[in-house]
Amino acid sequence: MKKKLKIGIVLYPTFGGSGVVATELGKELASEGHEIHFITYSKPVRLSELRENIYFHQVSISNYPLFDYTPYEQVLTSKLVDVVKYEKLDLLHVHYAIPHASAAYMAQQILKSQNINIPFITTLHGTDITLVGKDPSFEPVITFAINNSNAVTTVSESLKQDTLNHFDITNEIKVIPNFICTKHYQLDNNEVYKSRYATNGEFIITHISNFRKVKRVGDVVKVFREIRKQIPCRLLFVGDGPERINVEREVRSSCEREDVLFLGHLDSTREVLNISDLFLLPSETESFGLAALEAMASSVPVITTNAGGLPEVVDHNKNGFLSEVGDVNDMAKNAIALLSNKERLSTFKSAARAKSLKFDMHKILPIYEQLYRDVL
Ligand code: GMT
Repeated sequence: MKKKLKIGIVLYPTFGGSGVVATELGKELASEGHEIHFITYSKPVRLSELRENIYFHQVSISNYPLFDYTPYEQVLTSKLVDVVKYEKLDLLHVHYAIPHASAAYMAQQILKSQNINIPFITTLHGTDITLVGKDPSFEPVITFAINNSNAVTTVSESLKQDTLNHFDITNEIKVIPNFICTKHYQLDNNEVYKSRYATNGEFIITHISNFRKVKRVGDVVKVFREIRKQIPCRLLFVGDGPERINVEREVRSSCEREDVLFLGHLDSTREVLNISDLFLLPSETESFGLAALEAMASSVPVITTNAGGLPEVVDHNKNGFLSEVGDVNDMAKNAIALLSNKERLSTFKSAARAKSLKFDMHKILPIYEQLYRDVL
């Protein structure tokens, strides 16, 4: 039997995709018998209850009057040193480069001076490369941390290419796509729940995101308005973030009140996806599009853009449609064509579910486990 590992997972605890992937990975590794130590500033949202083999170490940030900005990276580094030493971890796996990769490097060096060797793996998720990371105020640190990681992974081929294009990379990059538990998203035809939102049997169209500019949530409203002119449908918004206030304003001035609902943050998106007919994700860039994959696993076709890693998840004209970023007319045209042909919609729904199985966690987990053993 292979030795079970003690793994420190460093992540953002919020609703962002990297935190979700890191938490689900840790939970699954724990159920395989590995000992998982989550290290971050608050309890990860997807870690609803503590389970066997799972530990959570909070990075507590104290406010000292001198600091306008508390140096989180240093507090995290100290926490990593502490947890690695006292929990006798075998390796660290950090999700999202900023500031986790450089903190892990620093911790590694401190521990080395005490004769403790700890390898660390960096998983790049998206905006740590495509938006924030390539900014000159971060770039040298990110390049250094990537090149000095014991292994580097990206969640899509597209993100690997972006990393190679924007940074001077000397390290090897391995692509390990995102994953989900497809069983969790299997349809259970909850008609009662559906009728709560589709009071007259309307189609349900959904958008889930953290409402940042990169998601182009305004395009969701534009596309929905066009569809609504021809097809009875309702729009459900799930999530929250900086753009929500503008989108709400737009909705109030241009849509019927009962047509668009804002549900806010939900711990689980399963129920909403379960009653959805179409998913809209008009993002400017998306390294992978975990939300799209969750929709597809729930048999929901996706109307999205051909940006970043989305074409690796959604197959145009098969389980969804890819349009140019900002081409809301094309997105609306594709959505209307699909919703107005029941047979075609049903074929797309089955194709979406079938494609999602390629990213089932049971296929991806062994790849991570092998990588851990390789770096050790
Ligand atoms: O950048 C974000 O939107 C958040 C980010 C994260 O790290 O939380 O999401 C990125 O990582 C997800 C998980 O790997 C991917 O599914 C998202 O596509 C990616 N977001 C972007 O690239 C914009």
